[in-house]
Amino acid sequence: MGGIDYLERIPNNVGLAENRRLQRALEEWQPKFLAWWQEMGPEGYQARDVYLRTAISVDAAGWAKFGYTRMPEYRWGIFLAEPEPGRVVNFGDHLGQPAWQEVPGEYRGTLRRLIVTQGDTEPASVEQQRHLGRTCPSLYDLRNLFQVNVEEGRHLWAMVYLLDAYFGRDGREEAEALLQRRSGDRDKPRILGAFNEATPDWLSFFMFCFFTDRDGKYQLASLAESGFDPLSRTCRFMLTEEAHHMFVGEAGIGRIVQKTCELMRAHGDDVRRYGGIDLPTMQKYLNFHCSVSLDLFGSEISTNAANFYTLGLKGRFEETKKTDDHRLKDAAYTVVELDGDRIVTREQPALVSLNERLRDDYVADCQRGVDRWNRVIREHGIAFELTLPHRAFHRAIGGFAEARVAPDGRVISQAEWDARHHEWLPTDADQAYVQGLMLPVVEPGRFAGWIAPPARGVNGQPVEYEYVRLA
Ligand code: BYC
Ligand code: FE
Ligand code: FE
Repeated sequence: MGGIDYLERIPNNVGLAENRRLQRALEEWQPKFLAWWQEMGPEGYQARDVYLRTAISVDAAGWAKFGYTRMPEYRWGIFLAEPEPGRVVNFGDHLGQPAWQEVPGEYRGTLRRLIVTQGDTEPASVEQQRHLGRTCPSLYDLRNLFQVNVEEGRHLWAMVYLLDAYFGRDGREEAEALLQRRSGDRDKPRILGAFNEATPDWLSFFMFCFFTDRDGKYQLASLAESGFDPLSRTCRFMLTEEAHHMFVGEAGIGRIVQKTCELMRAHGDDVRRYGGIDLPTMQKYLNFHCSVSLDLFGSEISTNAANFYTLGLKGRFEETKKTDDHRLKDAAYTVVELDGDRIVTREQPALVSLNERLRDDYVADCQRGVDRWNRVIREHGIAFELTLPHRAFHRAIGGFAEARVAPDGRVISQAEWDARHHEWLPTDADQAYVQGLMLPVVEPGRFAGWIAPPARGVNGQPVEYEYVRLA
């Protein structure tokens, strides 16, 4: 990449121009990132102009600049939210002490592991979504996909910045490894389960943005509470972009629901005959994506989580808005647990229950989105309700991993699971049907037959705007 003005290419508010050591580390990493983007980033359209939002500063005027860009030329920048003067550690054993501007030596390994786990998800999602461009339902959706992809790329930059700036040689090695693992690879998989699943179609993509990016929101919000100030400020800025990803998911599913309801009103329940995605199939996809995303919160009872909190590294969602002692040594929390063939609630020490508490916040947020989809269904006079599966359904991590549980929360036998799981999770035939619908629509203003157009376009542009220029 000789000849490019490197400092100009990386908009930042971290004083990059004054930090030679960091510059050198990033200069070495950047060509490797671009090589990864070419190999594992969106397939096709790399030479096309895409109407993208780029952050060039963190203030209201600069964080959302819209214009045509080719993806490999996207200016992946490094931004931290503005510092809060006098910020302190807001929880755990160091409560009230000044927030750390450098990594406390004894927490180095733990903090690095948290940052690497966060960072690993970002390129993983780009890899998972790389074939979707081929089957886009519209140029509007294609542009949204690419917007999400370049921003996940930027989130990787955000974590690599922390590794390079604060973790020396180990950090540089981790930054390389982030480009070497591959989603779904048997030998070098991504770290967390959901990020090794395939995203083969747009129904899966929208569900992923709704459920899995929302895990991102809750994890980032917890890390934004960190006593390690650079991590906090990095995550606070990432959250502004994350909101768009969840919008893409919720609105995408909402538009499919809308289209399906219109087809049902016109033709009755058999919407597959008319090229729609029936509500029971949507429910199965919802069950899948919700359950794998619930796994991302870790075990219900976790000493890791207790340590992250006690050390001041990872807080609760909206930690500073809570009015308790922010130490939780004597507090309890109600946790849902498996007890033989029953699911019960039990009081547990609050510190080891922090994963479950965050999962509770997440489930409540998911439910609000599902309620909005159900309102669309009701407005069409259709008697069907989408529901979140019980949190014990189809889990691979934590206390329910060994159990077989129906979506309604009944603990069932292996025999009943074998007989009925096809009612609850997408079958091969469901997936073949959905994937069969995925034929590209690339004429400005036109939409595939299984999804309604959006209510409005991007950044005040009309829906029929040429969001991706094909020539
Ligand atoms: N898959 O005590 P436990 C996002 C491991 S999404 C595989 O239960 P802990 C995004 C765990 O690592 C946000 N392994 O859990 C979204 C541990 O391994 P070690 C991502 C899992 O540690 C869309 C062991 O099991 N950010 O940004 O309390 C698109 C026992 O762990 C899983 C973060 O996750 C799993 N699902 O909590 C793009 C934040 N779950 O250490 C981006 C950083 C657990 O014994 N990560 N394990 O080898 C964390 O805070 C924690 O690592 C976790 C796990 C919450 C993930
Ligand atoms: Fe992200
Ligand atoms: Fe995201």
